[in-house]
Amino acid sequence: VTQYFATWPWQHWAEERPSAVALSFGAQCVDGECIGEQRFSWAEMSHRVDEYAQGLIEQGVKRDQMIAIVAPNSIQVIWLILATLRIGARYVGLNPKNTEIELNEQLARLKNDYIWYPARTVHQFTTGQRLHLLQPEQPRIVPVTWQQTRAVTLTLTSGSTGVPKAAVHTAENHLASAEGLLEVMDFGSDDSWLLSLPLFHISGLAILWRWLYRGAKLVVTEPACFEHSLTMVTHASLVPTQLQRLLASKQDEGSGTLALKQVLLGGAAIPVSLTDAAERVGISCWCGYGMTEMGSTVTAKKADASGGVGTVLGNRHFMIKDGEVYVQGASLCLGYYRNKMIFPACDGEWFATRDLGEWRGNELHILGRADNMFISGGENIQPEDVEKILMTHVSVRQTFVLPVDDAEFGQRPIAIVDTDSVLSNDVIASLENHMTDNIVSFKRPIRYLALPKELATSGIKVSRKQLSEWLAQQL
Ligand code: 4YB
Repeated sequence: VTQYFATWPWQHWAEERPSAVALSFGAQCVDGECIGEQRFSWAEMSHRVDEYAQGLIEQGVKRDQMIAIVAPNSIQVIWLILATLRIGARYVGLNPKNTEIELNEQLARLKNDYIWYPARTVHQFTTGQRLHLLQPEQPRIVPVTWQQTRAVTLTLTSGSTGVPKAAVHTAENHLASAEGLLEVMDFGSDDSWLLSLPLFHISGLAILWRWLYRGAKLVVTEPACFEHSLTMVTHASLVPTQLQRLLASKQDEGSGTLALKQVLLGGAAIPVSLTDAAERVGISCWCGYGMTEMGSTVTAKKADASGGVGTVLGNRHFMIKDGEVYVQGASLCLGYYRNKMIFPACDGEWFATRDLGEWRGNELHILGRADNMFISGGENIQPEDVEKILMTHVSVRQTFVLPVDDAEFGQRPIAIVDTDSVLSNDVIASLENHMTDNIVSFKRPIRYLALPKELATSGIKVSRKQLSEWLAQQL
């Protein structure tokens, strides 16, 4: 077992490189100019974390207690997470875009002791005592020592059933994840990673742990400044639709190159056409495949002409059994948290991802999720198969194929599409032609609907469950 740090990672870096910049935040774009950037060195960071940690203790927070945070990314959330770790408590992040009812259901299941949310929040929360970010006047030493095997975070992951599970990770799990990825992707201590994904999702948390692992720079900016901030960093993590949008807006502007060295993609199928287009404007892409339980990325590769997701990273193992992907390793979570207990995430040694995979040409290919498959007129349809073909149509940005009940076939495929322009009859005709040319008839969608805006932007991933509920209302 690797002992990653002898003390809190930020204290380690504060001793090793006290004046190196650890954190940049607050930059805003005003008339195309970037103003208001503030910076903290590792020494300043370490001092601040201790202060906020004492602030939490003074509000009554104890070791092993759970602090829920319902907020978009911000510098405050970073302070709170680090201060939470510092006092031996646990962090769980919730998506602030969820409804008040959903959030209160999630909190009731988590039984969080404390809760923090930004002052402007309109929701009323029913579980956990409200916390504030306080810097006490008389800082004292917080009496907790660094132990990498302690459970530090809970990360909600929805899966297919809808009720989110809370995966519990130790610091060691997160650092093992960071270590394995950074063996292949180079991220030096002078590099900077944009906090480009939410801290309530594993993809955002993984950025935080890579930063702590390397002692590099983390860049936190306002969502409004997102595109500009990409020019200020060397690294970013993006879901494919974010990169797609970024490229589209670059096209509109005509020019402008990014300082970005490397982008790590993941979370959903990554079209080769997308990474090709990004490479053409000088963005170097990495394709990753991972999941919450494994502390994010499991396999990765430098983008190339094939649609695979590369080979397994250090500290992880994988196998394919009966067409499904199984994973394990030092980054695997302790289990799921429920009723103040931790239940194992796997039956045996291996975690069943429910992803269908194939080893082809020395790399893993993800074919879709086992739960998404449906049967139409006796034939199996894997929606991701159909989506992949639809995605090769020039005007499709994103698409989801779902089953609808049908008296004759049992179920038939319908496509929900996000297109560059309005989904006119002409566009639909063009999509139909494209499918006629490229896929067997029983897999062709019998209808095309436009992806509703509110579902496209509610989280980092569009939920198929929410989409099918929406679809049921449309028919
Ligand atoms: C995929 C997939 C793929 C996941 N092809 N299906 O740091 C990172 O690894 C990162 C960087 C950028 C964007 C996202 C990430 C992530 O962490 C993603 C992790 C994630 O999505 N976790 S999840 O629990 O919300 O969903 C996991 C599921 O997502 C997997 O079981 C797959 O079904 C799917 N998925 N990467 C196709 N490359």
